[in-house]
Amino acid sequence: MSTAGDLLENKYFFVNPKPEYLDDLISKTQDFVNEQNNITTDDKLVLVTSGGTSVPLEDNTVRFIDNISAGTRGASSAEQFLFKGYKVIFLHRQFSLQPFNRHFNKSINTSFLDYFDTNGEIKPKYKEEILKMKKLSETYKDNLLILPFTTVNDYLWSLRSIAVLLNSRNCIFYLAAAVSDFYVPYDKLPKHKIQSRAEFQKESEKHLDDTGKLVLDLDPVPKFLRKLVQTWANRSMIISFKLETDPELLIAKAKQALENYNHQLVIGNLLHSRNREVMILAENSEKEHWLRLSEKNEESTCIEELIVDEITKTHDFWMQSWK
Ligand code: PAZ
Repeated sequence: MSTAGDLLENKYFFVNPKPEYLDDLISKTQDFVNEQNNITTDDKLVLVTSGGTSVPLEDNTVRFIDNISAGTRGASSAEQFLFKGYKVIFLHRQFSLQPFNRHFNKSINTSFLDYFDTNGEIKPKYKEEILKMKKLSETYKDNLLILPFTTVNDYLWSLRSIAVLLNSRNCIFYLAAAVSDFYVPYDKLPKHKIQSRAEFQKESEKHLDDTGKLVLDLDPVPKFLRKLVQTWANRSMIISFKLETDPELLIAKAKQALENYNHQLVIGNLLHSRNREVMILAENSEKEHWLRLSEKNEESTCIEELIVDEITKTHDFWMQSWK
């Protein structure tokens, strides 16, 4: 029997057109997967999603709603998965942080040109770090496929297309992207820039009320985690993330996500401490546990190293249980 949720999910891809570049993204993913021969060998693969999705308010987009995420969690985790021998598909918000490059564009004090002296040479104090990251990115370049998204619609079409290509026990879905909960469906999206003065509004595109306030009418984004777990990637290990700002809600919301979608693991984090600590809740486990950076190791390591170490061990164990 189909539920109201099923109907919304099925309708979504009829109402909202696929991004123009989707066929290209599919063929790149296919090539990457075939090259790695991944589905038929013991190679391990992870899809890391990273960055925030945007919600356009106009088809010719001038204004949009955004979700917070620098892309640190995704980019840093992708590096860690590469170090552990995984092939990584990195589906990220265009212009957000990327593996290895992230070390040079996350600082508010150093811009790109600050790395060079007036002769265009790399300044000595940055050279060691640049060479180290350059070497790592060369070492792992054949194991890393970088794909972009911008809007929540790009993200959902891409996730679905990639998921069906990767669906295997060797694959982890590591869903760190911050995905919008509300959006404007394509059939309700104004074609042109919303006018801020009533006299320029077209009759068919009225968005201001009588007092001149902009009134937005957003639909809920269907919960595609259900589809991913039950259909698109039903053979893979799926890890979702939960971001909250109210500490009292975090554990309850993570538990609720596992109950609703029956996937393998939820990683919960709070907005302001997300780079220092996360909670992990696994299926069939009574209680969550926390991973934390200590003051001692904060300089030398990152929280993603602890997360990915635990995830890959769980994945090994999980794959064994199917053999
Ligand atoms: O990209 P970032 O490091 O700034 O933030 C990471 C994060 C908080 C977006 C991620 O850990 C996360 O929780 N993603 C899921 C967000 C959500 O609940 O939709």
